[in-house]
Formats: sequence, C-alpha cells, structure tokens
Amino acid sequence: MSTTLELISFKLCPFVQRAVIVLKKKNIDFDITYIDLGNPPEWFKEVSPLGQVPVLKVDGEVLFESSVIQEYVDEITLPSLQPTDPLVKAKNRAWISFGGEILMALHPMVTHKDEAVSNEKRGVVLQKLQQLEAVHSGGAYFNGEEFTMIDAAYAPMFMRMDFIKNLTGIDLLSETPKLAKWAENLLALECVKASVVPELPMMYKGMVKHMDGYLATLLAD
Ligand SMILES: N[C@@H](CCC(=O)N[C@@H](CS)C(=O)NCC(=O)O)C(=O)O
Repeated sequence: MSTTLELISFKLCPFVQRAVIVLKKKNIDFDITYIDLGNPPEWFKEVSPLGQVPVLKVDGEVLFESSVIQEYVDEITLPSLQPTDPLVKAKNRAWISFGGEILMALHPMVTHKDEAVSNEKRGVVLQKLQQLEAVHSGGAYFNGEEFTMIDAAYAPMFMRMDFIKNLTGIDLLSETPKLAKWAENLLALECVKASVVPELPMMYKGMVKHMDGYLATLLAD
C-alpha cells in the first residue's frame, strides 16, 4: 500500500486506541505522533477540526472521529472486519456509538471529586452495561465467534475497566457475565495488547491520582 498514514495520538485516549487496534489487526504500516492534550501544539489546533484525537492523516488529508477512521482503515485493506449483513453492520455501528457514551460516563465516574456524583455516574455505566449485555451474542466476541469492528471499538473501554478494577477493587463487569468473558477474550488479543504504550497502566494510575477525584481515595497506595 503506497498510502502514507500518520495517526495523531494522546497515549491515554481510548478513542485513538480503537483506531490503533484496527491498524494492528490488519497489519497496516502507520506512523504515530503523540501530543499532550493538556498542552496541544499549534499545528494540532490547525489540523484537528474539533481539537480532538484521533486524527488520521492520509497522504496529508485529515480524517477525524474514531469510528470513521476505523471504517476507512478497514475499507482500504481486505479482509473486511465488518459484518456482511447490512442490518447487523448498521446495528453494530449504533452499539459502537453507545460504547462512546459509556466511555463518556466512565470519565466523570473516575475523576469527579464528589462521591455522590461519582456513584451516580457509576450507576449510569452499570445500567448501560446491562443494556449491552442484553444484545451481546454470548459468544467469544460481540457477534459470535469472529472478531469484528465492534470488538475493536469496545476493547479500549474494557482495558480501562480492568485498570479500575486493579486499582480500586471496583469490578464494573461483575453483574454482566457475557461482557466479562468478552472483555477477557479481547484483552488477551495481540492487536489489543500492542495498541497501547507499555507504560499505560502506570499513566492511568497517574491520571487518577492527578485528577484527585473520589476514585483516587480508593487507590490501594
Ligand atoms: N467522538 C470522538 C471522541 C474523541 C475524544 O473525545 N478524544 C478526546 C481524548 S480521549 C479529546 O481529544 N479530547 C480533547 C477535547 O475534547 O478537547 C471520537 O470518537 O473520535
């Protein structure tokens, strides 16, 4: 493939990780440029329409939004990670978007200083996980025994839930056995393990400490 791909990343970002998993799964060569979202460089403000990562530069052209990047990366190489049935594919897209909402509730659960607000967000996360459990196939992956795009989209969320469990003892998947098994399967995959920097668990803990929210009070040390 002669197309040049450059992914603009922030090491802690789960949305960037969605794109990286697809790139790794499909063995596509790409460059990665890390920025500090707390202090983004001027060039990033010009390049990223929403000021967000991920951004994928394709021969200099800008793509943004993790799901769009995932789909583009999938479409330029075979075999596709998308389900072939258009209805299944469309429903998966909707549930991928739903996963973004869970991630959005997870962040304030981790970082909010107020215990009541953090617990309320935990309730939102748990309720959404129940909804997800209800539509999961019960197989190794979301749709069954085959890894598809939606699996790449959810793995970063499960990785963060695993960090939270290890750091605080809060097991968000204890009431959703299908999701717990799915998470275990995803986190064991090479394309998932290789999608983050090795120091991510330490960085995540550092972020929890730095944000100094309610969850920081639950850290083991
Ligand atoms: N809907 C976007 C969400 C991306 C997103 O929220 N990225 C965060 C980092 S994890 C970000 O860039 N935040 C900076 C900001 O919003 O100013 C996607 O799926 O790509």
